[in-house]
Amino acid sequence: MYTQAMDLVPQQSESGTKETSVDENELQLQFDARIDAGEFIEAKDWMPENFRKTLIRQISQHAHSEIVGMLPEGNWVTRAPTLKRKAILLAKIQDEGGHGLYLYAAAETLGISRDQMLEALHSGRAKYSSIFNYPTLTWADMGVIGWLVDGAAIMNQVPICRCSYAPYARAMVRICREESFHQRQGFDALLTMMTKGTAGQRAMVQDAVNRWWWPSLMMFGPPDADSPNSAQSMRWGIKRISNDDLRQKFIDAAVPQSEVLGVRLPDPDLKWNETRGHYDYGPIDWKEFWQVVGGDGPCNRERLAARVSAWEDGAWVRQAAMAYAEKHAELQPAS
Ligand code: BYC
Repeated sequence: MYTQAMDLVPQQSESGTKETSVDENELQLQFDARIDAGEFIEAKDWMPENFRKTLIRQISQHAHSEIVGMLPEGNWVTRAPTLKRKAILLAKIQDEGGHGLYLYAAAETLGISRDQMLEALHSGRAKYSSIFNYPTLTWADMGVIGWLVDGAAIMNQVPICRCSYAPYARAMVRICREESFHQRQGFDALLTMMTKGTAGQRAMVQDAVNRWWWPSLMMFGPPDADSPNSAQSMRWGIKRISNDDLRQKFIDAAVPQSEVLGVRLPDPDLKWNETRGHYDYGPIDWKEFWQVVGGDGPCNRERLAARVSAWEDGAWVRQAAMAYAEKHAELQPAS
């Protein structure tokens, strides 16, 4: 598991045991007080090692999700139905590459290199969002990814704009602005097919909704009771809203949108609960979720192989950039 692989070296005494100095206790108290006061922590501020490790884990996983998330959509660039849809899809995929870059840069402020993060991804130790291990079988999948997957991502990511680690929070503000366009373009593509399309196109949309609905709900992570990281991350202000609460907010927003589109969400238990003020929903297949997270989903191997070969094929570009940088430095007049 990359959470262990990315452990930073603990400070150890000569006897080999980890020591906590009086100063460190004081720093910890000051840190806790700042968190309690809702202050942001900057890269150069003192922070507990576990806070740093948790952020590296979450931000690098998030960055990997963005760049792996480009792959299922890349599958449809050459087959987009119109020039307009193709231009939108290309721009969206490019945005996702940019989101990956902001996030890798935010993680680097915590003392890990991009090479280390990518090595963890390529060796299969790092996680990325389960959702990108499902195949994109038809053009309607592009619309549904925008509507549901980006919709779920926004629901999860807006609270991260208030995350206690400032470089992550700042990156998320920009990302969320772009994600909202991603969601709208997906909804627009689906609405076009549902209102102006043929019966075959409407059936294609319904089929895509059937396949993506449950995996989209899994994006929010395991139920709160089975989420080992939630309590501490909420305490630190890294997570502001729990996995289950975000999932519920997403379902409550998606149901009326599905009615506008005229699609059926594939859950017979989905119904408004007047007492709770929320939609009730049926059981999620957590066995499937853990299987996909564990590397055994429909496309895990394909996705990882694509990232590894992109890395290997790009070696000459990295070498050329390094050679150029060295030559450029040599040519600078000595100061
Ligand atoms: N997939 O204790 P928990 C996008 C792991 S990209 C895989 O609840 P935490 C887009 C979790 O890491 C959207 N693994 O964890 C891009 C943990 O394992 P480790 C990506 C998952 O961190 C392109 C274990 O399960 N968004 O929008 O408190 C095109 C226990 O979970 C998943 C982000 O990354 C999952 N779905 O909460 C289109 C958002 N869920 O690490 C769209 C930032 C859980 O201990 N991340 N796991 O070995 C987060 O908000 C949180 O990390 C999570 C999980 C809510 C995902």
